Amino acid sequence: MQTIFVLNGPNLNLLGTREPEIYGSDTLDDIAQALHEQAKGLGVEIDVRQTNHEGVLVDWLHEAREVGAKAVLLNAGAYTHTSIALLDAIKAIGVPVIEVHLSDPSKREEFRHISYVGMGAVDEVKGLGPRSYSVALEKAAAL
Ligand code: CA2
Repeated sequence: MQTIFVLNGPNLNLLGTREPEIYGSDTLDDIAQALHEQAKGLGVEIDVRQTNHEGVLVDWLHEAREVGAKAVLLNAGAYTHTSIALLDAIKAIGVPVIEVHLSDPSKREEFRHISYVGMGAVDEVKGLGPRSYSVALEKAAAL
């Protein structure tokens, strides 16, 4: 069975604890559980991870290539807007990356309008709350 990595960046471990008006009240575990159910129906395996460290995200993107992952869903959190290292990794791995966001960064502060991740991603899903992940998983399974 093909594996889809679901990689989450800084502060997303705090989901469900603060700012529910922006990010909703589901925890990352809630989202992961729903995605595991959805993945079964789609006939794919998912590997859901979270880290607060940029280099770990780079390592996990490399790992996606090494294990022949079908695709990566990437919510890089604030690194989306700052990290050329993530852009370089996305371009290097040859695995399609779909950018995911709970909120719609383009409707928020100006510093969130640039997305380095988006410059390398094949697609993006944003602004749908936790449903952004499920829509992105459906797209990834169909790649
Ligand atoms: O909307 C998204 O998914 C973001 O990637 C979330 C990031 C933000 O920096 C991006 O611009 C958009 C922030 C994640 C912070 O998550 C928290 C969750 C609960 C409480 C505090 C932060």
